[in-house]
Amino acid sequence: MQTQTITAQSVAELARDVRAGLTRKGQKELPSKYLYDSVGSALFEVISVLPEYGLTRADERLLRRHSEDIVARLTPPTTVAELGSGSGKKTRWMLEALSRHQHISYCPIEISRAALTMCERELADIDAVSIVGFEREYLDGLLEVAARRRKGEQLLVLFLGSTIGNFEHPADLKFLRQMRETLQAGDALLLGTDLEKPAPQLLDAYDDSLGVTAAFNLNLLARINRELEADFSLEQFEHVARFNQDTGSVEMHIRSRRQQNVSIPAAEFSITFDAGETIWTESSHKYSLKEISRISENAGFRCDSQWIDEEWPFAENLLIAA
Ligand code: AVI
Repeated sequence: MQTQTITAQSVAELARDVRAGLTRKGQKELPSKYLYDSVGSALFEVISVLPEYGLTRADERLLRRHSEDIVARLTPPTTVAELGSGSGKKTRWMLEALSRHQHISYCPIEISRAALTMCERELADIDAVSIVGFEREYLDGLLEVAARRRKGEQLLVLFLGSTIGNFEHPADLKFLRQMRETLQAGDALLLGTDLEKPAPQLLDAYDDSLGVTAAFNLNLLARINRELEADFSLEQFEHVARFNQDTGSVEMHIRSRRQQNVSIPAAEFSITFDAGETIWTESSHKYSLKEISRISENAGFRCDSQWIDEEWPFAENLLIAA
């Protein structure tokens, strides 16, 4: 096993995005990618084992049960790129199944260095796998991996855990299209998608009784305090989870408990919050099977196969670039 990490992501970029999101007219917002610093990544690991949050277990169950079937539908030799590898635990099933047939180059692409380190550590013991980590935005990383692959190799992109659902509609379709543009016909995308389920079950999953998801959300303000010297007073804000019927998505917001002013010196601005005003921090879309086929085809993929978890409705979709 070899590991190597290629890095980027700057405080200047965070400052620019925080300023743009908090000073925009109407609904204040912050990009959900900033939830994942080292504290946020660790909290997300805890979320993934909470009883209320079945998504990660469903994803893992499907990969554990079906990785051999998935691998049987690929055309070796294969290079594997993973967008947002997280801890790498779920990926193990796919890499072990692939490495029974061939030596594998595995390229995790992560904006969180902490997650990249966790994933490299988790997968270091698989023999026939070379790991080259990319600390990059997804599409930038994917472009680099695609440019490095050898002639005749199929690229398998793993986009697991329903992270696609965190792109605000219709940005998920746009993202799939951009991904398709970096791939060649015959390349594969294994896409994990959380499926529709009753609103009360979803609200419990995104507002758990231990308050871990609340801490995960509020850590975004703590991160801005740490990295941009801001003075958010965390006890003056609260976590809110809502189900938006129109979009079929769970939204996370941070609500100001009172009217207050916050200054963010490293981003050179200060901002007033009204009592009850929210910052929208994440959307998590829940798909129907029809919708998955539709957006895949619209993005230039053919839906080859789907594996579905019955316990926590979730689909693993094998898409082939048309
Ligand atoms: C990473 N992503 C798929 C998670 C989700 O369910 O949308 C992030 C998350 N947010 C709150 N809990 C989990």
